[in-house]
Amino acid sequence: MSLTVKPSIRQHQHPTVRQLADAIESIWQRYLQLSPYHLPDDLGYVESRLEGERLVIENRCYQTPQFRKLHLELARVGPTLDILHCVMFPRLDYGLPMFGCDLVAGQQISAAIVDLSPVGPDGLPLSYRQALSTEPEREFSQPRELPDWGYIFSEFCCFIRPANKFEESRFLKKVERYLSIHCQQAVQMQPQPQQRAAVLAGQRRYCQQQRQNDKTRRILEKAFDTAWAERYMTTVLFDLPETA
Ligand code: BLA
Repeated sequence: MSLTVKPSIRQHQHPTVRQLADAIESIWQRYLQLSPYHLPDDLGYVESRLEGERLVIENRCYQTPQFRKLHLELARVGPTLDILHCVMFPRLDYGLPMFGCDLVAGQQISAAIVDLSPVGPDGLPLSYRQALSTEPEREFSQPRELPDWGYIFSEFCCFIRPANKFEESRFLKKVERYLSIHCQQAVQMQPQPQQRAAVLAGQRRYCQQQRQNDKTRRILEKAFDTAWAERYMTTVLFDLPETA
């Protein structure tokens, strides 16, 4: 499938948000066989008001033979807060880690996080650990501490506040490496139907923890309401397959 260029809030967002969104889609396109994924009730484009300010959410979703859902979300809160959110949900036949990435940019980027998070009790597969073991150490001067619910992330999780443009572009490169490793591992993998129950349990745990992110929830609750935020978090941001 070729990705058509639709009009998008992307053009108006923080340059690093825009570059990261472009990079993610270009790597998906390079490695994976994309087809469309339809969101419930057309939650593709959502607009509301947050304390008098506009909240705009724009979703891009795809599926592939290995992934039930590739989700890239761009959001703008008011005139100056830009958010990129990305999660890749493997199909249950594939015991692959969860790729997740979040970028929160006001005047400056306050939070940049990327991880390949394990779904099994034994941590990341050896092939991932080997591929990630060449990652440079101490690349960023301002690491951030994970919240309590963040124990789902791997030892390769990168959570920082980029100190300057150099660190922003270094973070972008890091996301590109994590994503390329993930796509290459995924397309080489054979399906393992006997693992489905275990994979589902792992993905459920990941989603349950992510849904506890109060900072995300608060933005959605202020712009809409509690019920809408809950529905959005459980059906769009961190959903599980119906054939559970
Ligand atoms: C933090 N996420 C945040 C913050 C905001 C959002 C405002 C606080 C920024 C800061 O502390 O500097 C908001 N993120 C959003 C919104 C959406 C979003 C509104 O995705 C979507 C509509 N979050 C994820 C994913 C990961 C993630 C996939 O969606 C990780 C793979 C992590 N975001 C994450 C973490 C924090 C965060 C760990 C810090 C939370 C904290 O410090 O308590």
